[in-house]
Amino acid sequence: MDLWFTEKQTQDFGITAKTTRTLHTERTQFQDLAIIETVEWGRMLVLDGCVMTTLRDEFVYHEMIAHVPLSAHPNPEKILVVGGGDGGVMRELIKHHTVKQAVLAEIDGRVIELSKQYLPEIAVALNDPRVDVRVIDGIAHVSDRVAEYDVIIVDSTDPIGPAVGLFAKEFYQAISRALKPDGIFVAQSESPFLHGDLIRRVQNDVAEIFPVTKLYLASIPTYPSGLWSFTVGSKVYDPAVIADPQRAGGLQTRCYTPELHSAAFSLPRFVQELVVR
Ligand code: AG3
Repeated sequence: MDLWFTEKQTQDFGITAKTTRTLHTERTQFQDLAIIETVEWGRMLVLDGCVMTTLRDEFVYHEMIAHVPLSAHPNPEKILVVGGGDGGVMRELIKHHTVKQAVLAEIDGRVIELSKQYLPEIAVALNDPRVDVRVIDGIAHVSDRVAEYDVIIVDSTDPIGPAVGLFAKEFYQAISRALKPDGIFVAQSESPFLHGDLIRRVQNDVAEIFPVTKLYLASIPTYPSGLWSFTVGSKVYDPAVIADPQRAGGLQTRCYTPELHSAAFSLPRFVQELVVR
């Protein structure tokens, strides 16, 4: 018997994957969570029916959301990840020898526990001594902090349900306060094909708060449309420029390279139009 999982990515379009096994499903305090085995992409984490990550293509997303801001910063020591309970962003950012402490603020403890159990390749870093895992509301944590972090990474779900507040201008303001005077922030910001209005709005909001605002892209086959965007706000450094070429060049990666770092900021014309202010 063939069993298929489908994410309806829009009202009229979806992605479908043949599955061999459902490893876990539950309704957590915050969302529906499933971990399934797919033939093409390997194990897949699904939240509220949306593909969060798969073993086969997760490296692109996690490397690109972590290494671009970390490599643009000359000395990233203290990092905050909001969301990201699967641990993939943490695994990447502790590859930077400058990092002394990385705090994970994940609201849903079940994402952390089940990722450790079923996705150990992604969750490996969650037991690293430099990583401080907290099951807390990232918005409250950020609002409490002043000039504390060098880099803040927002690894959220789509802007519906528990993640709505992570795309709000007030949150970007709080992030700016929580960053040191030369801090950098990056957030996943959905697909230029499908969420152009959101990208435009987020770019405008971030640009009203941060002196440098940019967008970069990566190709992530299991996300809606396969083309994904990241929005960066920076107080001082140009996020497209690598601050320490030796550190960036020495990273053990499968996707990120110093050449790709700058290339990721070269946008197709239809995407450039979304960031024109
Ligand atoms: N966070 C971004 C997932 C967004 C995908 N959206 C969708 N499939 N509709 C992923 C978390 C990985 N650490």
